[in-house]
Amino acid sequence: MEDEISSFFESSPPQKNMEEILENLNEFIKLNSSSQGGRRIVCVTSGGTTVPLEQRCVRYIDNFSSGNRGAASTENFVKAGYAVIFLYRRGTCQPYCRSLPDDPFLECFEFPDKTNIQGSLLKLPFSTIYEYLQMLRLIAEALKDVGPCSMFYLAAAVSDFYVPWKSMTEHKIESGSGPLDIRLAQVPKMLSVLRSNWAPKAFCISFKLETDSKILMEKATKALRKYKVHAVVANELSTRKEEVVVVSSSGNVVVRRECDKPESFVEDNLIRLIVDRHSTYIKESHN
Ligand code: PAZ
Repeated sequence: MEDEISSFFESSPPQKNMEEILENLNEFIKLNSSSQGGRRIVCVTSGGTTVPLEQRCVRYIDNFSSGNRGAASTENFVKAGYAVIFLYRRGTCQPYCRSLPDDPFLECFEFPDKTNIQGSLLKLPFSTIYEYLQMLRLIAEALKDVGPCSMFYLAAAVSDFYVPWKSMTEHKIESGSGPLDIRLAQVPKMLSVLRSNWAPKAFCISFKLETDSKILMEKATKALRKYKVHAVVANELSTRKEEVVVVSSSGNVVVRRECDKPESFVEDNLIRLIVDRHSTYIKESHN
């Protein structure tokens, strides 16, 4: 597995603006981990990754996610006093303007700081699976020293299959010669390496989405054991805005949106529960 992971990164196209991203990231972490006697920092991932089919990409495979969960969760984490690194898919829902489209015009109303650091929120965009995983690794390694006060809340919908960069055609795939056969390789499972190497002391929450409710709980329980995360949030596509189940070693908890309150979101109760669990984890880590 380690070999597969190394070769994934070695063969990935280099991330653009890597130095600038790292500089912003380190500045944000330094600022927040030294303020208020060490603020908690969470990395929220949001939106779906794309899998390009051509190096000069015209066509790609996409993973469904509107980014609503990630954006709503970010707002709740900030409210709870966390600093948030929001790793999001370009064009998906943004915190504090979830009902608005992602329009460059709206950027005019944001704090005009080119570093995109806004006190307790750092936004980092991605599109492809390559960008997402390179940025996730960068963030995890940068957060290593924050230890138990750091958290990963992995709500992004990440591709399971991809076309390795080296076997990808450079130019647009030609049409007109019949059906297209594409062989997709499996994306190495980065969750295990995040837990064991990149940020072993961080509190880690992963998500499991299924469309078949009959297999959802079994899959979530399996993921909890396999990746040794602290909890898996299980959700079904059609009901994801109404309820989720938090699966952990202490049992399963159903979290619902408060139906009698029109302005309530499932993330309000979910983040309250996750923050509580994180507090217990920090206390136990200090004993
Ligand atoms: O982004 P959204 O609000 O439309 O949906 C959220 C979600 C279903 C993508 C998320 O809750 C989730 O389950 N993410 C992990 C998906 C997966 O199993 O890969």
